[in-house]
Amino acid sequence: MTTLQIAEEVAAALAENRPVVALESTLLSHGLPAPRNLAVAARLEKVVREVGAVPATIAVLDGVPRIGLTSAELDRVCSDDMLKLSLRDLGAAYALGRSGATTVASTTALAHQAGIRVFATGGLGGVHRGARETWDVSADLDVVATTPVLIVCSGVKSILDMGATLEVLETRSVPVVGYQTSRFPAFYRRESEFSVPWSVDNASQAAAVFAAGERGMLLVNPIPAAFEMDSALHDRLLAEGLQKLVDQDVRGKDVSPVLLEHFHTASAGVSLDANEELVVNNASVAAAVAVELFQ
Ligand code: PSU
Ligand code: MN
Repeated sequence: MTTLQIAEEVAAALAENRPVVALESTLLSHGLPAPRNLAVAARLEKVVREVGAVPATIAVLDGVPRIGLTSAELDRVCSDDMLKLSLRDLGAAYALGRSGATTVASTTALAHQAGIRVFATGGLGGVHRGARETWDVSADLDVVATTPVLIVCSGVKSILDMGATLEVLETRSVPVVGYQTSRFPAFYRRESEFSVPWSVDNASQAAAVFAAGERGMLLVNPIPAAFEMDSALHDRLLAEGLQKLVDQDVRGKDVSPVLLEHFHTASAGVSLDANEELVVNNASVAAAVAVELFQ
C-alpha cells in the first residue's frame, strides 16, 4: 500500500494526541473558482488553528497521498488542473503519478488512515435527483457508513435528492446529528423540510456522541443566517442548473461541479459567499469538536 506523506506539524500533533481537523480539496479545486478558492483554503486553515486544532488539507500530489499541505502546495491545488479523485481513483492516481483533489469519500478514507478523527467540508455528496434512472449515488455515503470519522457539513447540496439521501443514511446506520438545530440543513439554506433524528447543543456533546458511537457520523451545521441564500433565488438557480445538466448531457463526477458553477456565475457571487461562509463555519465547529475529543 502506498505510504501517506504526513506534514510535520500534523504528524507531531497526532503523535502527541493533539486535535487535528482534516479538510478536503475537491471543494477548493472543483467547487470554487480561482483565485477565490485559495483565499478560502487559507481561511479554513486559519480558523481551525484559532480554535486550537491543527489543519490537515488532503490531496494527492504527483502520485503521493498528502496529509497537510504547505502554502505553495495549497496554491498548486487551487490553481493547477487537478483530477477529481474519489476513493475508487486513488490506486490509479498513486500508480500513475497523477495529481488530484480528494472528495469527501477519499478524504475521509485518507484521514482515517492517518489517524485523524474529525473532518470539515461544505456538503456531503448523496443521492442525485433522477437516481432511479441514473443510479448516481455519491460514494461519500458508502464511505461515511464504513469509516469512523466525524464529518461536519451543512447537510447535502440542495442539488441532490435530500429525502432519498437521508433514507440511504438511515439504511446504512449513519448517525445524523444536528448542531444546534432540529432540521436537516440544505447547504445554501438553513433548513430543509426534513428533521434530524438527534440534536446537540454544543461541541462537547457532539464529541461525546461520536466517541460513544464509534462509527462514522454526520454533524450537520446550518449556514450562518447572514449568508443564507434567498429562497426564490435559490429555487430559480436550481431549476436552471438542473436544465443545464439535461441540455449539456452532464453525467457522473461532472454533475456537482457543473451545478455549483452555475450557481456561482448566475448569482453574481451570492452563492460563493454562502459557500465560503458555511465551510468556514463548519471548520470552526469541527475544530471545537476535535478539541473536545482530546480533553
Ligand atoms: N462541498 C462543497 N463543494 C464541493 C463538494 C462538497 O461545498 O465541491 C464536493 C465534495 O468533495 C463531495 C463531492 O465529495 O462534491 C461530491 O461529488 P459526487 O456527487 O460526484 O460524489
Ligand atoms: Mn456521482
